[in-house]
Amino acid sequence: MKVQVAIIGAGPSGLLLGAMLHKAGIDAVIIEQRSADYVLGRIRAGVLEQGTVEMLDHVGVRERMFKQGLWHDGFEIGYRNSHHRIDLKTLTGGKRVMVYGQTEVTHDLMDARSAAGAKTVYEAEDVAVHDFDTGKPRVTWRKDGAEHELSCDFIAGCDGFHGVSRRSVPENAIQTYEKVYPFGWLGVLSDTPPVSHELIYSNHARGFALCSMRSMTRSRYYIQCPLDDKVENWSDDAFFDELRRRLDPAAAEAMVTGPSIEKSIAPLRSFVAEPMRFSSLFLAGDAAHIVPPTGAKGLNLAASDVHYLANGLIEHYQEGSAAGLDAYSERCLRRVWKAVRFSWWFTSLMHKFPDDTGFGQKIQEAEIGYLLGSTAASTALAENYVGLPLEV
Ligand code: RFL
Ligand code: PHB
Repeated sequence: MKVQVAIIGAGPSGLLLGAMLHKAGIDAVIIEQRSADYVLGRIRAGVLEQGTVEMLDHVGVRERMFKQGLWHDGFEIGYRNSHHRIDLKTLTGGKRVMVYGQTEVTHDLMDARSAAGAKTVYEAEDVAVHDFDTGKPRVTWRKDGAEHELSCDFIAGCDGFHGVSRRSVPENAIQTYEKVYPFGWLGVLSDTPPVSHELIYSNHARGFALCSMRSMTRSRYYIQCPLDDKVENWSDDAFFDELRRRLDPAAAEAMVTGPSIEKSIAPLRSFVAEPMRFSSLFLAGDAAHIVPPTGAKGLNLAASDVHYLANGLIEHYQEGSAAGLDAYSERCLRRVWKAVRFSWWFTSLMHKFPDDTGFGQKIQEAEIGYLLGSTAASTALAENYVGLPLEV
């Protein structure tokens, strides 16, 4: 079998790239190791930048998103028994973000893909990428006991942090940068109305907490937890008691609790692999970089990588120009490092660091005071949160 582009992974990066290429008439197949239901069962991102919303609109998955997505003009920073609003819209000259879950984005893209008759292979075992340095790359996998091989012009490695694409690159051709944070996030999803109509990011002496949502009847809450903590250690009551302790009294009072429908722990890390292109193999999204979720940047960075990659491939096939593909890695990495910096900064500002001797906490207090008292500092936060512009 021969195809123009083989896409490894049917997460948001792979599906969005598939949709962009399909719209441009470029032939692509997605090869995913899990089942569609498994991919849909992962509860992850909740906040879309306007640029991500525009890309989803562009590929035609607008209907449910515009009906069910919630535009947010601001968010709250909880600090010292009170909360302070960051007015995204005013501070950025009209920009805002949309709360629409990654599950829904994935669902919409999967539905559009099957309606268009575009091919996705699910439950592919032992996926491997070959010969991407030769100009005749191949992908192989096994399914239902049979071996399969796909020849292609390009491979897009959209297979997440643990995927096979990045691991297939020779060690001496890739450089990685990593920071692992000494805590994780314990997340709970519940069918309860959110505590506030905007997100609350809370800095508290007991640790960070985040109140988010999926709709006006479904809440998503997170609390900072030790790295070695286990979901089994947390009953729903224990979770909500701890969450309330980390919020200001008014928010704690307003909290409506209910049984969790999902509970999970995610470790926090920053990670970047450079470059993001190896001859015919391109890495995109979490396969190339990870940010801690504090800045809500992971899915949005995946979308901006896909924007550059899809445009590069379209230029290649439609205009015979290699310029976009040649610029891909550098263009992505400039934006990636800015989001890595922002996510690291916001994580450092909002969490309790277990080894802190007191100095770090004093710096946080000074910085939060500065942030909330200075329009210049709040503007810097707001413009990063809504998303830095895409380079043309
Ligand atoms: P994904 O979603 O990991 O998808 C990769 C896909 O590749 C498949 N795969 C393979 N397929 C074939 N062969 C192999 N060998 C394979 N290995 C893996 C996997 O099964 C999977 O289907 O990567 P992608 O597409 O790059 O998307 C990235 C986003 O999922 C990620 O950045 C976000 O979820 C991060 N994130 C957030 N991002 C935001 O923009 N806003 C947020 O509010 C936000 N909140 C979050 C988050 C991530 C979180 N966790 C769990 C780390 C909140 C949390 C708690
Ligand atoms: C979420 O709703 O899951 C969410 C929102 C904002 C973040 C991280 C996660 O910064």
